[in-house]
Amino acid sequence: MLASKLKFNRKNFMNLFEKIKKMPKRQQLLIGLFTLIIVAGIGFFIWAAVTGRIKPFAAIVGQISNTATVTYQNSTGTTRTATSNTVLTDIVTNSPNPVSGLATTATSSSQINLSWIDNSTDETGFKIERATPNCASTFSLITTTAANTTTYQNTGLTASTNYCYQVKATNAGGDSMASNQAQATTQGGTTTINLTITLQGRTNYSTSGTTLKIYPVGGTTPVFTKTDITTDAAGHGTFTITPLAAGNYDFKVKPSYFLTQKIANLSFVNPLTLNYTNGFRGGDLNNDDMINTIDFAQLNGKWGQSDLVADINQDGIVNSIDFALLNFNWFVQGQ
Ligand SMILES: [Ca+2]
Ligand SMILES: [Ca+2]
Ligand SMILES: [Ca+2]
Repeated sequence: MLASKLKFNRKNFMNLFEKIKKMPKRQQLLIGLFTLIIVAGIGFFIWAAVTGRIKPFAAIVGQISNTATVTYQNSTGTTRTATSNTVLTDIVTNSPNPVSGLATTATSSSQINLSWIDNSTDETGFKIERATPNCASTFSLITTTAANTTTYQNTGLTASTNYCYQVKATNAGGDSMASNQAQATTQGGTTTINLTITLQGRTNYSTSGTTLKIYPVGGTTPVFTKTDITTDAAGHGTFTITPLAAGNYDFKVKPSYFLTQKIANLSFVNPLTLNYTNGFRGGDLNNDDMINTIDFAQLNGKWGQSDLVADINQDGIVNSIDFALLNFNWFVQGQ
């Protein structure tokens, strides 16, 4: 009522001032307090706007319109929610296709080799996850390979232990679904070798000091040598060795005073069976893997005697039967 009559020139202001002066002290105090609050409030808004503590209404509306909340599923089927432009970037980077065909091979007592099919062109690498002692155990990440890798050699494993693997392709968009699971058991700490031999001219195949050498296929330098093998009367010998890496090898056996025989290109498995049943040729009395005049001279020197070396057929005497065997193998070399 008071404000509707006001016109702010000097005269009206003075009249208003006189009216206030005539009011009771209590009303004057209330008007003064009210005026102070109005002035302080105006001052505060001016200060807040100047210092940026409040923004124009239009700017607030614009900020809200830039924020979106989107619920989506990534390629692994996980439901995710994006609430800002930064998170929305995640939607347009898809995680890679999953790998397939994961296969495992235990190549020794401490190594398992993995291979898989790379089905993606946008992966940054592959995550190798492992669980032990079986696929129901908890999988843990053991390494992340480079992109386009399709094999991995897991070394340093424990002998005779089962390990289960799965592989995920990965990039900035996340991980693919896991591959099939593949497991393998590392080889035992020893490989059992069952050896069987027969000896030309004999019915008793017991030997001592028989040698086994294992070569890479076609190789000339053995990767394993054992010189103290014994065989029984039936030609059987069983022993254990430290496992070699899985693969194929040439296996050469030489009984003392007989020529070497080879089983070529045989897979190294546990247990390993080596059957040399095509009688070893006798008469190599000096063990140089060749039958020639040196051996003949040695046999001739023992003629008519009982000699374990020159008595090729082990009938108790060195005679024409032994010479016939040596002569049959004349100039033959070991394999
Ligand atoms: Ca690839
Ligand atoms: Ca010889
Ligand atoms: Ca004899």
